[in-house]
Amino acid sequence: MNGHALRKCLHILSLLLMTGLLFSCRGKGTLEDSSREGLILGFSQIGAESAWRKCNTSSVKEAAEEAGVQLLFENAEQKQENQIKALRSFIVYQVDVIAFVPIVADGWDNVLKEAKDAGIPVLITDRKINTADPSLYAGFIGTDSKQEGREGARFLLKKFAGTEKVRIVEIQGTEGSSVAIGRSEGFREELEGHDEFEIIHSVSGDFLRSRGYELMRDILKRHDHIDVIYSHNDGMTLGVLDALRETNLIPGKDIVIVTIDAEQAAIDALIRGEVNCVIECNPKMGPAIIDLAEKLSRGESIPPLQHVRETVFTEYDDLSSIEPRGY
Ligand code: GYE
Repeated sequence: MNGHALRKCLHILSLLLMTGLLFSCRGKGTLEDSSREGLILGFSQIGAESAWRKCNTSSVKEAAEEAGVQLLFENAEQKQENQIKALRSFIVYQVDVIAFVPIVADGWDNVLKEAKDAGIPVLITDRKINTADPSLYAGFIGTDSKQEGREGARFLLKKFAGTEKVRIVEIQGTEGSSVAIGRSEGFREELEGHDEFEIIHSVSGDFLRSRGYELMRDILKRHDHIDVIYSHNDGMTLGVLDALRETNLIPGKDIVIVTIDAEQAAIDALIRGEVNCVIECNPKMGPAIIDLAEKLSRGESIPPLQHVRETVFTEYDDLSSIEPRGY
C-alpha cells in the first residue's frame, strides 16, 4: 500500500475511532436510542493558547454541567483541520446543536453545509467566520474585536494629544483570525487622519507569550525608537514585558503599552504602571452559549449577532476597585 493510501486509511480510521469514542462517551445505546437524556452539544474549542482561552473553556464546561447539558468537547490544538474533523464527528453522532470557535475566519462553508443538511443548528462563538451564505449558521455570540481596536486607538489619541510623532509597533494575534483582523482594522480606522501616528512594524505573535517575547527581542534590534506597543492579547504582552526586563527600558514609561483581554496578570501590570491601557475581552460566555444552544434545541430562533459586554481599564482610572478577574 503506498503512502497516500495508508494516510487515507489512517484518516478514516481516526474518524471512525473519534466517532466510536463519541458513541462510548454517550454510554450504551444507539443513535436511535430514544432514551437520550437532554441536550447533547458538540463543542469544538481551538486550544489552550492563553489564560483567556482556558477561562473560556472552563466557562463553557461549567455552564454545561450546571445546566445538565451533555457536552462533547473537542480541543483542536490550534489546527483548523482538527476542528473540521470534530464538527464532522458531531454530525455523525447527530448531536442536537454544534457550537465552535473558528480559529480562522475562512474555510468553513463545506462542513457547515454538511451540518445544515443534517439538520443540526450551529452556533458560532468568540471569533467570526467569512461566508457568502449566512444561513449556514444560526447565530454568533462573542467578541467585538473592531471595537476593541478602536478603544486602543482612542486611548493613544488621548495619551499622545499634541505629540508630533508617535511610533507604534503592533503585535497581532493569529493570522487570519477574525479577532486579529478586527483589532487591526478598528485600531487603524480610529487613527485615520492622525498622521502623527505611524505603525512602524506589525507582526503576528499568534496570541502566544513565547512569541511575544521572541518578537520583542527582534523588534528592539530593528527599531531604536518605539513609543507604543499595541498587542492583541495579554499573553503576548507578558512576553513583551519579559523581553523589556532584559533592557534598561521602563515599560509603561519609555514605551506605552496597550493590550487586550484583561486577564489578571495584565491588570496587575497596569496597577504597577508597566502597562497603560487594558481592554477587556470577556471570555466568560459559557452561560450565554448554553442558553442559546438550549433555545436552538427547542427550535427557537436566536439573534444573528450578539457581542459580549466589555470595558476598558486605563492608567487614568481608579484601579483600586477592579474586581478579581478569575483568569
Ligand atoms: O484575545 C486571546 C485568545 O479569540 C478573543 O484568543 C479570543 C482571543 C483572545 O487566544 O487571548
